[in-house]
Amino acid sequence: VVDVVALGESMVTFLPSRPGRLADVPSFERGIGGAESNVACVLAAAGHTTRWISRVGADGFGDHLVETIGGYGVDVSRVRRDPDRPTGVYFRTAGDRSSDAHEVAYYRAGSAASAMSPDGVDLDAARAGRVLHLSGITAALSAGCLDLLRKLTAPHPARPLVSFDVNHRPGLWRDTHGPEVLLELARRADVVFVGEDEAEEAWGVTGGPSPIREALPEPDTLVVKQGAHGATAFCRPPAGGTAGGRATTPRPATTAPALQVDVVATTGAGDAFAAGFLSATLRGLPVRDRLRHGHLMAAAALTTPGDLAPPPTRAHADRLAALDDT
Ligand code: KDG
Repeated sequence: VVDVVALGESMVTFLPSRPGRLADVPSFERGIGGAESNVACVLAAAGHTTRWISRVGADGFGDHLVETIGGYGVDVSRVRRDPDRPTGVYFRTAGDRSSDAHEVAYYRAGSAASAMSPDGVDLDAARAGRVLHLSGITAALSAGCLDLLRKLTAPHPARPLVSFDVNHRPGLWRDTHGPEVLLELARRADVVFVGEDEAEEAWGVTGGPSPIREALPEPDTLVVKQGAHGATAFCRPPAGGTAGGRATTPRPATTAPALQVDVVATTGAGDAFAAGFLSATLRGLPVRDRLRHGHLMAAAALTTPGDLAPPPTRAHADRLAALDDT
């Protein structure tokens, strides 16, 4: 059994050679992006067995994605090649995604991955891991992609632990249903990652982690990311053998401060955080350590310009996570 299966679109990313408006940047360096494959790559680098499920075009960019992601040790044997649709690409400018200085230009409408649907994807292969990691980005790509997420988050005898990163990308939604769809999918997942800023932007929930938990009580584990401040996890203990018995009492929250680093680019940090949290979850570590491993992996991504950074080795991460906050 694979530890983690991640399903979603990946793209070739073009990183600017210098700061400035997209209109002014003269050249770009090629990288790879894709929230779910980023999670798979970080988990693979951290010693887990992972699989990435997706579609790419039968083109050079598709080759590059499959080779690069496979090069991280991720199983790419279930990635389908589409002879008719291209691999998606995107460009970005330097700067923080949350500020006006940051521009993202996607060229992914009609991409190979946007043609995913419950009929075209091997659902057994998607359910074959201990964890299935999905994100809200896929829901925005097409009606077929949304159907696929609904299918994979629905009850099923072989359903693994479903991890869902909300990843609200307003620029990708072609209608106004994004926030409600993201809430619907998050409610059906077992582990949910959401940023405080996303919860406000998508659902208008303000006031910190507790109001977000009140708005989203269903997932057994809810992780609220609070940027440079840290992250808070709400975890419901296992039901103790009572099938389907979901406690309604709110559980105490666990908060862990983020590491203080000189941020180069925030892109990919959320994915790395999710990978660190899931890695520690798979290893049965306590909640506080899951958050700490999330922060450690995020710190590596925050201090490099691309989506992906070499994460600390598992032994090194364990030593760092065990250090005191002081
Ligand atoms: O989390 C990083 C991703 O946002 C980036 O790799 C591109 O997947 C991407 C997207 O759809 O925005």
